[in-house]
Amino acid sequence: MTPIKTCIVDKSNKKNPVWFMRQAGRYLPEFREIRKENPNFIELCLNKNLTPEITLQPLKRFELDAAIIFSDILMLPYGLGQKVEFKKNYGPSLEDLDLNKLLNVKDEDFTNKLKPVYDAINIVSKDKLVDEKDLFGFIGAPWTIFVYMLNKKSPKLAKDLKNSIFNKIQDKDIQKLLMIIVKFLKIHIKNQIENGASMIQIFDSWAGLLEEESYEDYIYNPTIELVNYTKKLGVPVICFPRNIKNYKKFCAKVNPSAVNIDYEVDPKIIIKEIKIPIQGGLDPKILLSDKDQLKKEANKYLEIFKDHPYIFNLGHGVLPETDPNMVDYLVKLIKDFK
Ligand code: 1CP
Repeated sequence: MTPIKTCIVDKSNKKNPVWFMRQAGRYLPEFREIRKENPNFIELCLNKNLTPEITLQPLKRFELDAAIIFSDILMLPYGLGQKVEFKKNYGPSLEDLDLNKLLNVKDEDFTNKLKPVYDAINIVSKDKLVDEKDLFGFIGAPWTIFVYMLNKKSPKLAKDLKNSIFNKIQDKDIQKLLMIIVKFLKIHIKNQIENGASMIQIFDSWAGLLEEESYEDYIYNPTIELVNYTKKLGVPVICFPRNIKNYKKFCAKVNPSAVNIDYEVDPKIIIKEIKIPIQGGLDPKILLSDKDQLKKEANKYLEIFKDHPYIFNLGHGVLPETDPNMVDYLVKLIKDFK
């Protein structure tokens, strides 16, 4: 296993480490160039020459402390044999779920299907640009993957959760599906770590869809399993349970190495409630305003978290319409903050 080079969650290493969710992506003209030539998004994620290049693009521009492998959380259903397509102006589109087929997927077939992702992590982990920096592998949390596999499209397009998701699966099969998802997410985590990921981030982008009474079954229990599994492999794990109603309880139950907060969370309140390192928070829309506004908002987070282990990041991903010069300004501001 590759030794951990540095650890972004350990504040003693560096002051105000920074990286951004979706730092490699559509706001960068050099990414759009590649994307134009590669209309099939899944194929692009499986291109082990281009994914390292895309992963490193933001590190060439900005003084970031971590890279995140260019891939997608929906590579999991793809690896399990559920076809995934990304359609223009629509987003992901998945084929019908066949539980019997899923129950028969072999570990090695899954790993082989996703081998280009692991090869790409291996290539990036050896690149000089990530020397002394972390390399994030990532997964979608079991609940978020469950949502996409059943809803077959973005839940943004689903008005009624019960109808769009739970009516598509019999009660007796819910646990079976969650178990398969957790099993293969573990394999996906292990493969990423064995190929050089020094951190894992778990994106629960649709945690906010559930009522609190369902958290135990769909969020806490399956996520605890993955957090403990990752920690046992010796790698820190950051959770982002986006829009969850109670971050304090989530941290008490799940105990990740750090937690990413969304932009609805009041940093002044959360700092009193959570002892573990905190990441993120700044509304990505602020990057669409002007430098004065950006400075004011970024300084707010930096001031509040001055004496708390804090990794600068956003409250969701960088928006496609973001000007890269604003990202550059923000990184410099964070690095100059005293
Ligand atoms: O050019 C394009 O059209 C592709 C846009 C794009 C990109 C750049 C998608 C489609 N995925 C990605 C890469 C990606 N996705 C990364 C790469 C590394 C980086 O952060 O730079 C990561 C970590 C993700 C994670 C991801 N994919 C999440 C979790 C984070 C979040 O945004 O909440 C989710 C929900 C997805 C699913 C997904 N991928 C892409 C789309 C359009 C969607 C659906 C979003 C939705 O349901 O609305």
